[in-house]
Amino acid sequence: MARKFFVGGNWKCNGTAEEVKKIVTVLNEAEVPSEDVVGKFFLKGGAFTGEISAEMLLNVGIPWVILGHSERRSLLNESNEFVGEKVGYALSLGLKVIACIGETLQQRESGSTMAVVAAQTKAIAAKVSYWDNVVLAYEPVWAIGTGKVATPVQAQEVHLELRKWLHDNVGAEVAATTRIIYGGSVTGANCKELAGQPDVDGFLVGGASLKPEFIDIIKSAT
Ligand code: G2H
Repeated sequence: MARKFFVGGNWKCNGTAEEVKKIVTVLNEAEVPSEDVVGKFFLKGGAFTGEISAEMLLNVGIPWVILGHSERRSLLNESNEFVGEKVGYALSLGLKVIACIGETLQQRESGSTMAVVAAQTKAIAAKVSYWDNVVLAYEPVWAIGTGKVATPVQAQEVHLELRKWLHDNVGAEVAATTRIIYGGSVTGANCKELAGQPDVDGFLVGGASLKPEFIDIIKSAT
């Protein structure tokens, strides 16, 4: 079964009412197929000031959640195991998950990229029994919000290795059907070449998802 191209917009903590109105108008006019908003959450609800629970997302009809983003891993010290817990919990409630993994520049330069993303994926995979509701997002930390996008060759290399990891550790069917998307400084200008890589099944887009060029990215499937 062919993997359906997947593009997620990650607005992070950005957007005034005016800006959101503008981009939503652009998206509506382009008539691109869409499936609701993506949220983030802490875990089960409780006394966690400022956080959003998985139950709250479900309650307002948000089907997709981004988990394991490097900003939360670094700013809030979310460990591989904690990210895995959240993935499992979200799936158990029926949420669909974009699970993020990725290495820092230091890890890349020391040659440990695959070891790092494999360990992150292992902690996630340990909590997944049904992969249809999971999209894996490879986001090298050095490319996030820096304008320093991974080259198509760099992205393809890691995506292929991740698919092999899924094949060897989860199964052939899951490896063949799970979408592995790329995130990190994706723009209207660089998306086409990245999308042409055989194991790049879409994008998670930050800064550019707040601009009209997001439409070009959504339409970049080859
Ligand atoms: C990486 C990405 C969105 P940006 O975090 O997930 O952000 O496209 O701004 O690098």
